[in-house]
Amino acid sequence: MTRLTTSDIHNLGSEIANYNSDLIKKTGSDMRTLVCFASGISAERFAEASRDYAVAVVPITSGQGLIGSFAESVQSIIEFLGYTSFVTEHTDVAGIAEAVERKAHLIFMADDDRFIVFNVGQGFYVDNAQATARGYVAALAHMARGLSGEDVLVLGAGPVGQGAISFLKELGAQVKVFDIKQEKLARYQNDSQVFTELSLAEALRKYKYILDATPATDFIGLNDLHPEAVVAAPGIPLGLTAEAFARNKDRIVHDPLQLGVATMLAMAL
Ligand code: 2YC
Repeated sequence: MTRLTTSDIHNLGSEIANYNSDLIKKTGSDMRTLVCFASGISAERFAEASRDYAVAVVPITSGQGLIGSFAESVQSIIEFLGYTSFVTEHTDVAGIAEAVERKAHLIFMADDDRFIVFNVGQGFYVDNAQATARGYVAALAHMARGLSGEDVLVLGAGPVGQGAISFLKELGAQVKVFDIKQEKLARYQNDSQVFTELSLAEALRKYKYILDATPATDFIGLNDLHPEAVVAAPGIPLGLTAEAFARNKDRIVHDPLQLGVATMLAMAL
């Protein structure tokens, strides 16, 4: 899993309204609509919960330590969605204790290996990888005006790619998957709804709908893509080259944190 840097998220909070407008332009729906679709909850339920849920974000100093403005960025996404939230004064265990003392219903926290939101009252958690996968499939489905019966190429069969494949199957898509490590595709051998692609170049030219769930960068050039490519790219950094991105930017959804965190919130209610 790629570790964010402060520069990836430095002005996320001040730009969140623009990010949402950009999402509406590309997908026809705002963040709230996409995450309700991704999590399967109704807009009413999402709005109702915002009135009584308090959300804490606990900075975690383990491993490589804090990422500057990470906790604040997570909080700004949650606030934008209409939920009361706070970053705890304390970090780590003291921060978790503070969150519970301040009656938080949901606690967001990330170390170097896992990024989760814990639902205190119901005793379950949601993982960022699964939420990001569903949020990005929701964005792709809205850009495509529906994916049932459509071919979708998933790049990368890691946690996000696997989560995307299972949601794409739920939506009735014909999933094609490529991974540089072919052994990671073994799990799909007997799955009739998932076809493993062995040639990346051929697959990129062939399929219009792409979900890039790889941490690889600059491996999709301008001439590699289907002319009408529509790309949902949760992978950090972006797999498309700068010129491929520039050419297709109105049909590419890519962000370092927003859609994944927003979907985590909806799935944790
Ligand atoms: O500031 C803090 O609390 C740090 N412990 C946060 C570390 C997050 C590490 N994880 C990541 O950078 C990526 C994100 C893209 C989301 C999932 N992993």
